Amino acid sequence: MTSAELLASLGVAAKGDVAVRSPVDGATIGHVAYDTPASIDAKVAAAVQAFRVWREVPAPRRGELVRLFGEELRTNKAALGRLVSLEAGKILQEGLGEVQEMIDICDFAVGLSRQLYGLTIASERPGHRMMETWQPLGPVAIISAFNFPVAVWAWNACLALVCGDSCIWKPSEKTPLTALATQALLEKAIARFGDAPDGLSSVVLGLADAGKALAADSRIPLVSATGSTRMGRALGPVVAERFGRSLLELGGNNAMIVMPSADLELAVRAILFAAVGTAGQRCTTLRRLLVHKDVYDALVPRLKAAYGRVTIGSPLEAGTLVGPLIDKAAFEGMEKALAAAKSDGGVVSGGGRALSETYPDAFYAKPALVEMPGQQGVMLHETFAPILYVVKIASLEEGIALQNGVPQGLSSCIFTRDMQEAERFVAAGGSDCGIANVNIGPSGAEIGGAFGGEKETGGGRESGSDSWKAYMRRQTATVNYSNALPLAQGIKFDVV
Ligand code: UN1
Repeated sequence: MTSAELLASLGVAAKGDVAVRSPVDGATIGHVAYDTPASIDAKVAAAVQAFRVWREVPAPRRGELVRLFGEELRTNKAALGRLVSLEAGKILQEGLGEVQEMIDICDFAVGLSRQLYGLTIASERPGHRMMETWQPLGPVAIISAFNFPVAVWAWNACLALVCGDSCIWKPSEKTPLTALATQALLEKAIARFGDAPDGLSSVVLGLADAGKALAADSRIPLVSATGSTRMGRALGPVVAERFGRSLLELGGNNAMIVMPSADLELAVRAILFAAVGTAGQRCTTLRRLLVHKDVYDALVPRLKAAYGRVTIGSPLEAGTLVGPLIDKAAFEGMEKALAAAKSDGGVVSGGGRALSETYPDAFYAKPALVEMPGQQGVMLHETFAPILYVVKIASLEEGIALQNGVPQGLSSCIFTRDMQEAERFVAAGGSDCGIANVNIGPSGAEIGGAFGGEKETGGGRESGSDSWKAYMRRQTATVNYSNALPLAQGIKFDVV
């Protein structure tokens, strides 16, 4: 199937003057048109109108729209998964997994549409009832990154839709086609649903200025943005300036601690998936391996051997484990980080460009493992590429201190069979991250938990648990059903 046929099968008319290139081979796979300030303004205005209608629709019926969307995703999983693979460069298995993640969040959101529970609160006044209710919030802007071009939008949009909000989606300029395909599937569901308002969900295409326009727009009470810490630093203050709310999911610098009792076989498999999977381009990618000195020599050579067997190639071919980096800049960033690691005393194995003769216009990289004399320099930063820094540790305390000793706080894990070590890792004095796993790598989270992290990761939580509350307005309501007017705190205030 050609890319044009694939896009057509997903209902995308790829028209416009901006070429979209696949990281697989650099070929043009479609065209899009960017929005203008005027068209962005019109989409926001339509989202405001749609919100006024949608907020009145009973939540379980709003859930019905998301249920229908989930059906469209199930029917089109193979095609959309392939487009994700083609446009973002992740291997087909992961492209399909990403669509599955969307289906899962649809199911979660449908159930949630009957469970947007509030509270009944005991009032201190006689004849009064107090309650806490969750009301729809307004149009939500969703700014998504290239590496999870559709799933992270779905985490936000499926919850926002059942919460009674309208959505405006600004995808990464690197992955506009998957966004258009997803929007087309949602529109199919909307048509089947029957009476959803126009403008309930729209896509805004463009560069950073389009995202900034949404961030600055006071008609949008919530801006949910996924991307680099740099992007969050630029957007966050713009939203805060107008007292909007932002939900930020930014850079990660995720670590694994390997203790002497660990099952090293499991650890090697987990490290491999987490460090080289998605070519190191997940925000949850494993970037720092903190290995206890007693198992260092047993683990690291095994890991190097496994790295040597990793298959690099077209993500569309079965058997490939590592696809391309998203673009030339990503490859250059990797080279720069490896050079910096060397000058910090790191010993690099792997790295460098692969398959440049087969794919001169694409950027495949050999995953790199860097043995560092200590945690320092370039290791403290997130480089969105398959680089794993390895540091020897002498104790769990040292491991936890290093694990927490970076500016980011997204995901973390420990491999151990010692119960006390495992418990200490997930206790108050353990990992300071939003995600802490035991005998599981840091990436590949399920949708049922709240997803996000602390410190420079931005503090937002998306997806499962009670993340839905971010998409609603909390209202405290007190109803007086008596014939008196008692004031709170027993205050007397009467004219005589
Ligand atoms: C991201 O990279 O922005 O936990 C999200 C994971 C995926 C989501 C990653 N479920 O790796």
